[in-house]
Amino acid sequence: MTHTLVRTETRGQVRVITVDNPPVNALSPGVPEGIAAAIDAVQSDPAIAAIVVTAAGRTFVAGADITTLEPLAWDPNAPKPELNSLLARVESSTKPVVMAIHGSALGGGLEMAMAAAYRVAVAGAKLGLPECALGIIPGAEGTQRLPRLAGVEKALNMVVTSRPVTAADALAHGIIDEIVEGDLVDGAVRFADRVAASGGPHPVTSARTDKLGTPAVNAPLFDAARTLARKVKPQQPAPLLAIDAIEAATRLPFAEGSKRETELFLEAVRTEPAKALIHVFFAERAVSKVPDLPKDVTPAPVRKVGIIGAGTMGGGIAMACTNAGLDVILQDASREGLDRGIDAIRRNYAVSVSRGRFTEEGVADRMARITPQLDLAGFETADVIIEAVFEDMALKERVFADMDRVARPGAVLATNTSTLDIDRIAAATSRPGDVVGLHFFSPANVMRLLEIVRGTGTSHQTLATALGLARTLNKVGVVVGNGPGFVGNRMMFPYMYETQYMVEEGATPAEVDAALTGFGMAMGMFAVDDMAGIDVAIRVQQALGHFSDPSERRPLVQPALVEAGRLGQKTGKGWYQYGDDRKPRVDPEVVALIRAKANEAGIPQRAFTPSEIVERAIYALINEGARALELGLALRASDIDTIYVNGYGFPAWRGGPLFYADRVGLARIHARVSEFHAQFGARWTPAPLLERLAREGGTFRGLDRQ
Ligand code: T1G
Repeated sequence: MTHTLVRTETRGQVRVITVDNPPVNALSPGVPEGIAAAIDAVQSDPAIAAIVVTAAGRTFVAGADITTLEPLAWDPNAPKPELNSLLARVESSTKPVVMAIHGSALGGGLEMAMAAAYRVAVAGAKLGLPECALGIIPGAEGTQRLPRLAGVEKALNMVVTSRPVTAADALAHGIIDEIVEGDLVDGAVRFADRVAASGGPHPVTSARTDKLGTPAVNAPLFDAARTLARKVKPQQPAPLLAIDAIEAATRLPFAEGSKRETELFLEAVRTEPAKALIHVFFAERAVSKVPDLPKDVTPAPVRKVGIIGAGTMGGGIAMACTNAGLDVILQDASREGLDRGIDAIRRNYAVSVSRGRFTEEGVADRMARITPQLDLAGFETADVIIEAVFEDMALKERVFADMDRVARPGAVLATNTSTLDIDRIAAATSRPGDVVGLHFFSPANVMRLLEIVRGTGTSHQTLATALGLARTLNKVGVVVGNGPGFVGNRMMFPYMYETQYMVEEGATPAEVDAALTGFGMAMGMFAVDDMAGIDVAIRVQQALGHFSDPSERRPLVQPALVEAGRLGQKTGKGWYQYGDDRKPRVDPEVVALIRAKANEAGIPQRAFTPSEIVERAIYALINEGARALELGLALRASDIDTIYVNGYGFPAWRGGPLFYADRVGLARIHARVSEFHAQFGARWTPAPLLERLAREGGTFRGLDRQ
């Protein structure tokens, strides 16, 4: 039986039109047509005085169907989703249309709503035009209607930041007309009855100009918005194109402004960042699809988490759990360690309150959910126990033996190790099926990435529960294999080593970091090393068995920095020196140390161009990514993109390292890697998968779609 995408019912003199296109009521083919037809059907029906449009399930219309947008990004001849006739139908209705909003009214969903005479919402609703987060701009008259409803400044902020607003904020800015208490549709029907009884005239958004300001008043707003766009979304054309479209709304009549919007929309959707960001959107949603995980294996409920180790990671994980409304037992072997951990959590929350992210009450509730203690009492009531102790195998084996002893049957036993063998840790228990790696990234309460490390014995149930926990914690949970460094760290080391070899050959840390941030990396590799702790990096290298072959070239300066007590930000000195503002400053002492070490080793010195620095660093990442993929450590190339975009500051608007490689061209990447191989030897051996794809003219994206 075909599913009805749009259904109708009548309540008194009101026709209620319900969109029902799970999971997020996107305006997929058939939906706009169904809504328009339902509105058409009552235009001349005397029994109907008003129309309410609402949606079934957990959200209002969350936008145009992005799956129909993707072809347009890759093929200029592909059809643009046609929504304008629906908008015209909604706006020209002779019966007042009331949009009833719950969940998220985003993109085309809010654009359709703004074409109506009225909008009501429940208090928890979110409303926004997040198209720039996909590298495009609103393309269904949103850039023309939003400034007419909310004013130019608000419209600019909403579109450039892509951040949705709350119902209260939307009401305050005239985007909605009422917040409904109780049942949404009941409230919307009451509202519709009221406006119908008023006899009109009813507002016509496209006809409004009262909030469009004047060129003199708007000019500084547009300047500020362009400055903000260049700051928060550098190298991304969409926000600037969206600002042009909103500017057109203030200068042109509605129809011409809409035409201009369409031109700018088509310009944006054909850019590389649009291809990349749409790729990232779907890549982040694909990670939860584990091919061999049976559909009927569902996550076990998780309400209480036990955490062993109250250090930086343990504390961050505790905050991630309480932020998600879970109860936490936080254990540490020492009173000092426990007190230090709880103090750090309090300090972090105080910063969040000062930034208006949380209220004092919110923090009090979160702190009340954490039970700090020195023993494992109560851990038998935990649904998941996460070990976050010092990175030492013997210690972890002892802790897992304890967890095995206290945990209830079916509880998930997880380790936050970033390097150690999950199977060996699992072997310290009687239940390897319940053991999984949950590799959080620091700060664990902030970083969205969670590597879910699957051991040989990890059961489907444990995996499903781990994926469910990632969703609960609002993390992007990516399933990876149990190999040295799993996926993220495995790829990061070749990338990091190349940056260090380049400074030994003549570049400076600042030059290398400037080239990488210029490329779009959130931070340069030397600044990352300082933030994470240079001693930590060396410990991980040793744990991963790097440079066990004495003939292998190894970084010369990193160990010297540690010997000199320059461990990074935590000692105020590392590759850079740091003041109270924690901003990296070039330290001539380090540059001199690098030169000395290089001269000692007889390494010829030369200058580097930013593009060569990027190639050498990023291609090392790509080559190792291809190796991780062919070893089956990642399920998809797009998983690797998701890992790097969410955990390592790789620019989302470049799509992630393997998507970026496709756009550069694998033949070019392979040729350059082969040149580096000839120049630098074995560490640059091209990954067989990269070689094959380059030879066959294939792509990583193509591989994922096979
Ligand atoms: N189109 C198609 N599929 C969508 C979709 C959309 N707009 N939004 C979500 N999905 C799929 C998603 O791929 C996943 O699929 C499932 O729904 C659940 O999503 C003309 C052109 C609404 C806040 O940018 O932000 O309108 O993996 O896991 O965490 O101007 O989805 O299950 O197969 O994210 O509860 C503008 C995008 C579009 C909003 C819900 N709209 N969506 O979050 O669920 S462009 C957006 C979201 C546009 C017009 C332009 C979130 C959500 P699967 P999910 P969630």
